Amino acid sequence: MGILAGKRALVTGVASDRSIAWGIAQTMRREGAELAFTYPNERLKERVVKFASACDSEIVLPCDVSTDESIDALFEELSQHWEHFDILVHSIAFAPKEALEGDFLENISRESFNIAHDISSYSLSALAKGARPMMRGRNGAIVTLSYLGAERAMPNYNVMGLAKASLEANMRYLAYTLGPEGTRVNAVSAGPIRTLAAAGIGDFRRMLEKVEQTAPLRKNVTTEEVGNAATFLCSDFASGITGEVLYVDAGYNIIG
Ligand code: 0WD
Repeated sequence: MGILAGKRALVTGVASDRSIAWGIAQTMRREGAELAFTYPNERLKERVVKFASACDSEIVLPCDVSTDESIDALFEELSQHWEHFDILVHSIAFAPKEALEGDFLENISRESFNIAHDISSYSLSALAKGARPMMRGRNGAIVTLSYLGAERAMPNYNVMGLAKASLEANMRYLAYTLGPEGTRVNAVSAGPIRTLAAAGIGDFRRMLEKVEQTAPLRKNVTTEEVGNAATFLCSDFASGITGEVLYVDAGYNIIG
């Protein structure tokens, strides 16, 4: 029996077979969770239906986190399938491409700041708010995905670094707020992984090379390794852990 046997997980952010959310979904399924998925637009629907089916799930619901109506509709529809659920996976981020390269000051704008923070950070609060009545009192867990650029100034990551700093603070306030109702909230800070979102970041190849050459484990991490850590954080083995950032980055964050 897997460590998530008997638990139900809502997984956002599966966009391709390289998505971190797909690595998480597969490990959660392997560990016995029952899954539901969201897709952000009609273009991705069929693809997500196939991923869901590979995890024995037929619950595939639309959710574009940029509107409250879409988030409300998600939980309304989900409640027709599940009365309660235990795990929320938040694996969503977006910023306009021009703000993710080159000179931070030249390329940031009020609009790119707002979009990055709305889609990449506020969406965590918004989804947690919608999930709250269905997750209350179940020793459940929320997990989100962050990156080292939240704490350190890194080339090209720019406005997304600000949004990830906000996301990590958001995660701590949610942990503080939802802890008394038995819901834990944590983040996995993943090393760079080549995904669709990563393709938007300037000189991403260089980030991968640097980690491979200098991280203590001398390698880049896989979505399965991130999935294993997220699965642990959402399992009862992590029942004493909330408000934490867990690094899954081959140790890169510890080096000077
Ligand atoms: O190196 C990396 N890939 C790292 C990613 C290192 C550390 C952290 N992360 C984070 C990302 O910032 C993000 O929070 O992991 C999370 C997942 O990103 P990913 O797996 O790297 O990227 P991807 O497969 O593109 O999934 C991100 C998804 C979107 O994909 P697309 O490619 O369609 O933008 O976020 C979702 C969407 O599925 N998304 C939305 N979902 C609902 N509403 C929205 C939206 N408005 N916008 C994006």
